[in-house]
Amino acid sequence: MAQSFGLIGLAVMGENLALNVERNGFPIAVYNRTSATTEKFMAERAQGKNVKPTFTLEEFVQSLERPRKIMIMVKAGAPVDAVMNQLKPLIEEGDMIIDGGNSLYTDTERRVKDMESLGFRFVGMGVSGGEEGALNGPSLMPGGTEAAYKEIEPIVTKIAAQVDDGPCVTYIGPGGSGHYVKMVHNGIEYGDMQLIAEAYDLLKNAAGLNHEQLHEVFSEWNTTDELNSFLIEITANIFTKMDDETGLPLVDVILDAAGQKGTGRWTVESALDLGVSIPTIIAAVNARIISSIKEERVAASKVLTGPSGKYDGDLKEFVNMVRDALYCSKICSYAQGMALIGKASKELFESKVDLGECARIWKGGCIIRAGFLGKIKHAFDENPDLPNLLLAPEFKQTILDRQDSWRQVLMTAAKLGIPVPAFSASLDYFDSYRRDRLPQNLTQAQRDYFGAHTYERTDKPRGEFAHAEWF
Ligand code: NBP
Repeated sequence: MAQSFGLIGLAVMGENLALNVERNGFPIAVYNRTSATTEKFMAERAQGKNVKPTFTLEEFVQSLERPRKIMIMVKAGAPVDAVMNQLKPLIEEGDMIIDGGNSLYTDTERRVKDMESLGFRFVGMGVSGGEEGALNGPSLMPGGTEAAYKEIEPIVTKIAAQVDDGPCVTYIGPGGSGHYVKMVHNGIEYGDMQLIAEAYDLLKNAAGLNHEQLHEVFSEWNTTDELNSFLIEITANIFTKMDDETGLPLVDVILDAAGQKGTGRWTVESALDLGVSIPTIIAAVNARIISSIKEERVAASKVLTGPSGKYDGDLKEFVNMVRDALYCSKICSYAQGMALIGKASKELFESKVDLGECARIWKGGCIIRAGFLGKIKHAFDENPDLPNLLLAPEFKQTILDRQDSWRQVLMTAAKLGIPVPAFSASLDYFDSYRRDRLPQNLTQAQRDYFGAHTYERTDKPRGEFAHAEWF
């Protein structure tokens, strides 16, 4: 009997997704370029399961019921094209390929067009949640040929994480929109992680909390409506892990140099292309970049002095102020990410991307899962044309109520010489967004002065350009 789903690529993600599909009642065929990997999978984790191993792509394709649903879970980039080119002569009209890797959305755009022109169908599906999510329920962001999504809907709605308001999957929109939303999700993830790192730095180095106290504070924050989330939860747990070799908290012996892979940088590049301001996410990418020049920083630390010392006020009050600063900054970060998806939807994806649905499908399965996403969904459900999350009643009042704490925390950080690039970028975003007049009148005057670039006037309609004789 033919298998109902096929999966190519049995590395970490592919193996776990295959087991998830099978567990949910869909007989699956698998293929991996290196046969030994398939044999090992069959001998171990897939033993006794309704998984059909195949060792040539011909055998793989022939084992699937029509229209064929083939998921590719190989390294993003050239390997995806290589596998697709091998499949094209073997598959038939109406068959569909689903790319579940972290592909660049422009590659997905190209692949959708190419496959549709050949009579096939193509879905670019962002998958978030790592190894554990892939096995037990990821957040899935599929975009591309809509008719293909309808065919895979019964499967993806079962394998996705399940939350109070449904499975964490929805049809995102045409072309590369699924991978685009996954890319911005990763950018937001960068922002969340950096904001948490800055809160940790302040609590450890300004407030002087030890690892047990840090565990308590983050555990307590994880019980709050605002901050309850997977990333806060794992942060609390991290402080309890001791290093076997030194007996010290493991986090203290981990080198402070973080890498940044494609998706964070791609988010920044796309935001610059579309002209959307995402300073918190840029700060997060930048923070990883500067962290990576460890040896240079160590050398600089010997010659570039600055303030130091500890916070000398009430510690409990300070911890609460950091919590408020973290929450306000996080709201700004999500406001930026959602504004970016909103603009991309309009300019690239026929206005088809539903921002409330994006927030809903991130509520489970993925790294940024958090209670707070329910509020974002609600805000966009109430007003799908909301220009910015900061204007939503759910968030506006929170920021207005807590901005004093936020500003105090930033002043303390500056006074003690603790870098808080994402906290600062968020506050700058808030202050820039809420100001009716920014100093770019001067910028425009300079541009007109040195390059006759012209300017608009406050007392004339937008789009009417003037030029002054400055000399
Ligand atoms: P990897 O990204 O490490 O890719 C390894 C797989 O790609 C193996 O099955 C390998 O086959 C196959 N492959 C390569 Br490399 N080149 C190939 C080619 N030219 N032809 C055929 N197969 C080829 O696997 P992963 O970590 O499971 O991730 C898969 C995708 O999911 C990636 O795009 C990744 O970015 C994305 N993703 C990963 C995570 C995560 O937590 N790891 C989370 C979310 C998304 P071989 O065995 O023959 O070498």
